Formats: sequence, C-alpha cells, structure tokens
Amino acid sequence: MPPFLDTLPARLGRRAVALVALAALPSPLLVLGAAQQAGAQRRIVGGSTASTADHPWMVALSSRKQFGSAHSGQFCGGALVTGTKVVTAAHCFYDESTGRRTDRPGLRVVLGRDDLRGTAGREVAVTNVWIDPDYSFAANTRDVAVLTLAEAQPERPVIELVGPGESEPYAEGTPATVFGWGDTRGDGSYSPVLRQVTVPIVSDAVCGHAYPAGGDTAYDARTMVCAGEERGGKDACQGDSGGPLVVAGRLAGLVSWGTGCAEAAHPGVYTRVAAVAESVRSVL
Ligand code: 4AZ
Repeated sequence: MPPFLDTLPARLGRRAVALVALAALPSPLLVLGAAQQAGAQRRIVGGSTASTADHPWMVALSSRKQFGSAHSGQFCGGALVTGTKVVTAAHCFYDESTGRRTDRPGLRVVLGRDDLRGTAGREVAVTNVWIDPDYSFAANTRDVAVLTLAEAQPERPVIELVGPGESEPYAEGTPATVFGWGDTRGDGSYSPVLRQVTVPIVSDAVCGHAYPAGGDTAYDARTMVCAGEERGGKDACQGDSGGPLVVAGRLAGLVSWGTGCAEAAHPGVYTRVAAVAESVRSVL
C-alpha cells in the first residue's frame, strides 16, 4: 500500500489520491493531532514491540516489487492457520488505483522473522492465492484471501479461526490485539520490527455511525467488525493489512480498512472472520 495517509477512508484514499497530491495534504502529524493531544504514542499505531516467538502464526507477505523492500519486501500481514495455509486480506492482491487483481511478483510468506531488516526465520513461496468469491473491492466486503504454501510448516504453531456465525468474540469492549509491520505514524514510517496493540471491539451501532451507508466505504456489520478507542491513538495502519486481530487467542479479524489511522471516532475496520469462516474452511 502506498505509505501515505490522508483523511479519507483508506481504501477510497488509495484510489482517489495520486502521489502528486501528497504534498498538498495536511501533514500526518496534523491529521493525527487528536491522538497526539491525548498523549498517545504513535506506534503500529500506539502499541509495543512483539515477537513471532510468542505469536509464531504471525507472518509477513513479501514481494520483490514492493515499495520499501528494505523490509524484506513486506506489503501485508497474515496468519498461519494450518501447516500449509495463511489467511490474509483479499485487498492485498488488488491494485488500489484500478481495483483489479494484481500480481505480487516473487510472492513469499515470511515466518519467524521479527525484524524484517534481517534474514531470521524462513521465506516460503506461495503456490496459490484464493480470494473469497464474494469479495467486493468496491464495498470492502468479505476481504479475505487464503494462500497455499509451497512447503508445509508442520512444526509451527497455528492460530484457530473464530467459527462460523460466532458473535461472542465481537461483544463491545472485548479486548482485541492486532499485529503488524505497518505504519507507526501514518506518514509512511513502516516498522522494521513486529508490533502489536490491544484495542476494544466497537459496537456495530458506533461503527455504523463512524462509517455510514451511502459511500463505498460504509460499515457492513455482517462482514466487518471495528476496533479502537473512541479517543483514537491506537490502531492498525497502512502495511498492517491482512494481519490478524486476535480475541482470546483466536483469529477474529483481519486488518481491512479505515479512515486514516488512530484518529478519534474512526476505528479500524476488520474483516469479520466469523462471517467468512465457512468459506475459508472450505479451502483449508
Ligand atoms: C490500509 O491502508 C489500512 N486504521 C489498514 C488499516 C487501517 C487503515 C488503512 C485502519 O491498509
């Protein structure tokens, strides 16, 4: 994802704002003013470092063409759910400006590497990218993909998915932890090291108000879930896409979209794993 921030919903912004407009946008620090005033630290945004030793299912998706390839070519996050399958976001495989499927040349899954400047862990090729057949790029609905690894990882612990139709993990206020190597400040500062932040699940009513119907970036309670503090300061951001939102040790969400990062009253929006679990299970 282009490592810049604007005040539009991320998906709309990525399509509508050319790089040439970057200079004309308010500075990320101004955009994040509310979070700053709240005294928040802006990491993942607002979190702390994490390790794949503790979260061995956390993986990076890498491509040799990716901007910022100093960080192992990382462009999205994902989660290992079986010895050969990684769950991530469908939009990681779509071009933001055209809305079409895009190639990720040299696509690999990076396992066991906390610091993407290094060579620890393993890089494994991908033999297949499955996108949910009902994924909509325009509406951001059912934003899920499943990658098949060229080599099985039988020793590596996996994360369990929340099951089809479950609702309890999504109760308002439930603590949820998101992991990633994405932007820590909303200004293109991708993190070389894995980070995590814990945010409360936001109710459908509040999230529907934050992202009302009418645009193509509306909140859809059937296929999405929101998480974040009302005052902002903690969030996923560009580059965290596809990464896991973990509730009580299980995969409950995938980083999908949002307006900016860590803004007050604009929680992060995640793919609701319970809504796509049946479809995902059919390809595991
Ligand atoms: C993105 O562009 C993105 N604050 C992901 C998550 C959020 C915003 C943007 C949520 O990948």
